[in-house]
Amino acid sequence: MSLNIVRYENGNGIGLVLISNPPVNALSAEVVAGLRKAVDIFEADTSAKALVLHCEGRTFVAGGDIANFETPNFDTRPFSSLLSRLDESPRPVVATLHGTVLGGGLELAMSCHHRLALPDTRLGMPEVKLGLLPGSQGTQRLPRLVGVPLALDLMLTGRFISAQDALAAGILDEIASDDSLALGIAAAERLAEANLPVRRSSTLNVSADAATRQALAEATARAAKKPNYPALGAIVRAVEAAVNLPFSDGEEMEAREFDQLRLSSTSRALRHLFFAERTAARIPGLSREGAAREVHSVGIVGAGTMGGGIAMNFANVGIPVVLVEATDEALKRGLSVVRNNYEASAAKGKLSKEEVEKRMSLLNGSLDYGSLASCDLVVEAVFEDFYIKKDVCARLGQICKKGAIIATNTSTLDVDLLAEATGRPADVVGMHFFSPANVMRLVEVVRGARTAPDVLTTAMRLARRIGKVPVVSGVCYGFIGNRMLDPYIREMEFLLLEGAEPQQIDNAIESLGMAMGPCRMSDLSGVDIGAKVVNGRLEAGELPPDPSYRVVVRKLFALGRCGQKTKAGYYRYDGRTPLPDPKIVDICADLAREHGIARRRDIKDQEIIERLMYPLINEGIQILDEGIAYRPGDIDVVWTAGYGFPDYRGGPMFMADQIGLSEIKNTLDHYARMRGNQFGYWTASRLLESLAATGQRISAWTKQ
Ligand code: 3H9
Repeated sequence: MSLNIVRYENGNGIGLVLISNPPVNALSAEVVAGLRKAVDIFEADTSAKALVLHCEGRTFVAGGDIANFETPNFDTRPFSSLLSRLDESPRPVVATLHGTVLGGGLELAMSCHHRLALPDTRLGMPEVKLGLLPGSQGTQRLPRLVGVPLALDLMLTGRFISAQDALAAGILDEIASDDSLALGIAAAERLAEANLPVRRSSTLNVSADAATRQALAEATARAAKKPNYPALGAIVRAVEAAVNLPFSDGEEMEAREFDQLRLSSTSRALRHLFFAERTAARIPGLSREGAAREVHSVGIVGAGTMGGGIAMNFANVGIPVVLVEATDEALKRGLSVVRNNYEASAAKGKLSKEEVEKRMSLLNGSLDYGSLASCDLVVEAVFEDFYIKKDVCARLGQICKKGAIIATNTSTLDVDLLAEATGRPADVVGMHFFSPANVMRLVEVVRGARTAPDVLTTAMRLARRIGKVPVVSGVCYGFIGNRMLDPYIREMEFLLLEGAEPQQIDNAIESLGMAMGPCRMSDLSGVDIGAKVVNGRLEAGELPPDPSYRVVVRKLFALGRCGQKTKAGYYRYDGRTPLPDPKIVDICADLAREHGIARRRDIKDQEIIERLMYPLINEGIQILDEGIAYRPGDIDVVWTAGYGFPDYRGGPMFMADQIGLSEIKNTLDHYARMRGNQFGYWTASRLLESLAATGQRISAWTKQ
């Protein structure tokens, strides 16, 4: 065949289709065209008794090529009609599976008459994570093979299942011990020999029993609660069609739903994030295969909430950890919090008891810095205070073995100064985990001025190894995320001073899809933490010369209102439930009087959204211009993976393009006029100004 990525061979009377499209054999237009040619040849090749479909490389087809979905006239129908030809073949068609059989890959496999897989194969329908539904007959075939409840579960969650579970469920016919291709050919010969009618998934009956009706009703109700994820409802409708309509009608309906979803803003945003997360792992100027250092053991200084959470990440993947604390009491407390976390997971059935013990056995406490001497990587996770961290870094510089990496978990401090304190700045990198560190996906990997390339590469790979999404940031106050948070919180406080109440601000921001409004978030993370950062910056002369800047957080801290932990902050608390607190109104009214800020009654939700989000976006664009973030997509990953920004909006940079950069610029100008701009709060960044003037998009911007 002319197309190399799909080859057809006839070996001893068995047709063989080999797909080779690294890295994951995604169904690009070329693969689909190649498959069509291969099936043409097989159909004409009367000497072939059966057909085997096999993929070279690390996996069977992992799905449709996601990049292709941007093509304006993309259509799933040509691929679907190819699947129908395989399904309708009178001669047996066998799929041999390995790796990750996902989306269009599983649809391809399900159109075959017999499926066998290597034992470590994983299968799934992850389209929903891209805001899509399976678009090539998957919604029609899967319920026929496994029944509606499991089909809905797999398609609505996008979770993967093991080959063993797929066998039990009826997706697979056999598990191959090894050499799936040889066993696939043997199966094809066996089936051809038997000369029985082939088993077509399209002709199986879907059970319409009580369990089916209940699963559909529950899924419909759940989908209705999430209108920002239209794929959920579409999946349920397509599965209902599988139950009620002939295969071809269900297929047509599925194709129509796919077309609509593909063009939806949610799917565009989720597809953008899919690629942004993977692109973020690339470091300009460094090769992807570049040298890295070996990390077989990790030390952590500080067994508080952060240190303990960070330690869990490493233990989860089998890396032994030494946790160092100053006192026996703090160490015991830290380790028992970790144990409680693991046991809570075990109670929910997410972890076995043995696994809890195995992970705990990888965590060793110590009161002696000397026990860090043999670690390949040491993360300092002590209190966010420059002098404390500097002191710890200096000690680590002395104690850590030659070649060991020293990582600081600072969230705001100058990584270059901490690196200098170690006396070996090339070994130092920032690894900023987000709380709770065992849960949150983001790690900002902070590249210091003197961080060695192999240290940066190691930190990025290690973060991926522990299941995190790493993003590189340059050194500046707050790195990417917390720096952008600064104007957002600033405006939250000004709005409080002008007369908005915490619940109005939070509701407005949550209506945008943010997981948590800024007042609730500040109460959760600790008003004291926020106030100390502001006070530290004040001492360092880093604040704008504005006497009213961040006065609310400082006042609340002075009053001992530290947030949820003291049962009072921006709200008062009944357990963990925030309740409006009239005292906050009085505190803000007094502060407004003190600072000559007029109170208003006309603050609308739209103003809240614009005043919090547009300066945040402006700061993000400024960060790009300064080279602190490499790409707009990196910023989107930071906000969606670390700050509860709604993934269906694609992140602040993606959202900025939806709003329009000139609209953002004009709105900043409007607030500059309305609020005054003595401190430059509303000044559009140079880059925003120029992109807005020329009608360009920030998502398409790259640094020259
Ligand atoms: C679909 O199938 C719709 C159908 O129903 C209808 C249409 C036919 N397309 O994640 P990794 C790239 S929707 C294009 O770093 P891992 C990825 O960008 C699709 N590219 O590796 C990366 O490129 P680069 C349903 C893809 O080992 C490289 O492969 N399928 C695709 O950690 C390695 O990826 C999915 O949603 C793709 N489909 O994980 C599966 N998949 O190196 C999505 C991967 O240049 N993919 N790439 O940055 C995954 O879940 C993971 O990539 C996978 C491997 C588990 C496969």
